[in-house]
Amino acid sequence: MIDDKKILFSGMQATGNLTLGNYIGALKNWLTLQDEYETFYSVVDLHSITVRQDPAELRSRARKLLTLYIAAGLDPEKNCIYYQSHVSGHAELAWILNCFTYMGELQRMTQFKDKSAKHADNINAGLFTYPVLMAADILLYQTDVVPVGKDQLQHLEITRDIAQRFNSIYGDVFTIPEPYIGKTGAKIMSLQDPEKKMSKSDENPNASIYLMDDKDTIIRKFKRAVTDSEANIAYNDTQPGIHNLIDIYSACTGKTADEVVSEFAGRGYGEFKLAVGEAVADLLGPLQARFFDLEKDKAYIDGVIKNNAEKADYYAQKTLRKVKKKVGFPEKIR
Ligand code: ATP
Ligand code: LTN
Repeated sequence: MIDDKKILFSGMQATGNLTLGNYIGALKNWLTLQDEYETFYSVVDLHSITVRQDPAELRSRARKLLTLYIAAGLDPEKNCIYYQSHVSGHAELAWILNCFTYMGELQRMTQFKDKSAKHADNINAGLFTYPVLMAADILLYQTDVVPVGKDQLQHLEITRDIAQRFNSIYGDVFTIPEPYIGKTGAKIMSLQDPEKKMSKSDENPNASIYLMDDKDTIIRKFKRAVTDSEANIAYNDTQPGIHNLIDIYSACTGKTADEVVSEFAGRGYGEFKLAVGEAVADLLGPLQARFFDLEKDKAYIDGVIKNNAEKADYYAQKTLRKVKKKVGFPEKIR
């Protein structure tokens, strides 16, 4: 608890351009939680180098992502928005937790299996211990809740296991975190293959709506979205393309799936796709405008980066001091 509020931690990697899936599945939920919780939203750049990165590009994407957090509506006075690499406690705690994590546990992680298949030429130890760093991110702040997409639940489970293992040896050191999955739009699917999730690393640009796409591009991508030949706007699993468009439309407008179905009853797919495209463009337009304004205000963004790194470091050190003492490291002489 910080000031009687429960603690929330989440983070995103600055790899690739954020998609509508990232916005609906993650960022949008974050906005609704910022008043209720004491929040830490990190740009997890330490995680990014598990896959080879171009240095200049990583730096620029990380800054863009941090700016986007603010443009999306996270108030940096209320939310601790910072770079993971600016708080050394993440890497320190990750090392310690590595010594409380079993190879067998890490071998079971599906993300590791997927990513090592994808990057067969660079299966590095960091990719393997990625979940331990993620556990450190979360446990460092005595986090109560972690908003994540379904794909990250396995990592949250291992975080809880590591924390419980540590606590059972040393007493109550870590808070055991709970996942938080948003009610709507938990999984937005690819516009080109509605059986696959929309993902920023998809090679086909028409499969994803990027948060920085302009209105014409958005409308064109929805026009081309893969649907079916039923010619009936219904919300069921046999029409995954239409199902996905309904999910997107409801996430943008706040209407329920049933309301969307009755609104478009008897109307054609073309008309529906256009309405979805317009709803998405209306949602993203103001966000993009804020982003471009913020990006120009270098001093403001620099201030956010500095102040919030200090704040995060303060809480990180609190936990680290406790952990170091418990495991038996000698106290620093000041
Ligand atoms: P990559 O393609 O690089 O794996 P990604 O687009 O899947 O990236 P992540 O960086 O893994 O995105 O995820 C950031 C956050 O966005 C996570 O909380 C994740 O669950 C959420 N998220 C990603 N894609 C979707 C999606 N299609 N629908 C809903 N949530 C999503
Ligand atoms: N693994 C996550 C990103 C991430 C994260 C975290 C999310 C790193 N550390 C801590 C929540 C809490 C991903 O790839 N989406």
